Amino acid sequence: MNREAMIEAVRAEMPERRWIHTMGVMETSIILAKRFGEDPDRAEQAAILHDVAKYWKTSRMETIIREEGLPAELLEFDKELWHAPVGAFVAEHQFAVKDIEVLDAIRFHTSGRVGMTQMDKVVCLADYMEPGRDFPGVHKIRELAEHSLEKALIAGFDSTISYLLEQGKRIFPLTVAARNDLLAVIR
Ligand code: DGI
Ligand code: FE
Ligand code: FE
Ligand code: FE
Repeated sequence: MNREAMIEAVRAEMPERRWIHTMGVMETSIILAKRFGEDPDRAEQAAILHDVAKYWKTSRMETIIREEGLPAELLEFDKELWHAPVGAFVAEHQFAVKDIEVLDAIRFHTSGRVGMTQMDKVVCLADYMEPGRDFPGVHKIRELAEHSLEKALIAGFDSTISYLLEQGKRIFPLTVAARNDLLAVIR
């Protein structure tokens, strides 16, 4: 599928405000890819698709997770996490994306993972700091991103983890492992 067709198909899956967010992630992924030596075109493709399943009904995501062998452990944690691996599945099977780095960047854009690739980091960080984002600490994340992909991403995970603690929610272990792994990388 070409870029324009992909954009139109993804746009049709979401409300206008989420499409505006997606365009912000596209633009920011390109900037970060250029800054940190990743392929901007492939980073943009991951960005276009990263939230494609965000507005799927819970039951539809649950069916994919159960029937397509995605990690069943996800079902025990916040439903907000599900759209990332389901999005990677949709990218592969409905959008015929074959690039494993693009698929993994979509799959891990919410949680991160241990051993994040440069592509994973670019897309996950772009999701945190695109121009439409406004949450406590986002300015600091943008500042850190001028020089360090890893330091900025750690600050992003810190903000998510703090938010989950405040809300009394469970924390997906992969998010904690991703943050610990990044701390090991920068020391
Ligand atoms: O899809 P977006 O809103 O653009 O951003 P995202 O894919 O990073 O999703 C963030 C949401 O996921 C946010 O509301 C927090 C929620 N969430 C719930 N449990 C966890 C979690 N995020 C992470 N990283 N880890 C969790 O355990
Ligand atoms: Fe997302
Ligand atoms: Fe995110
Ligand atoms: Fe997003």
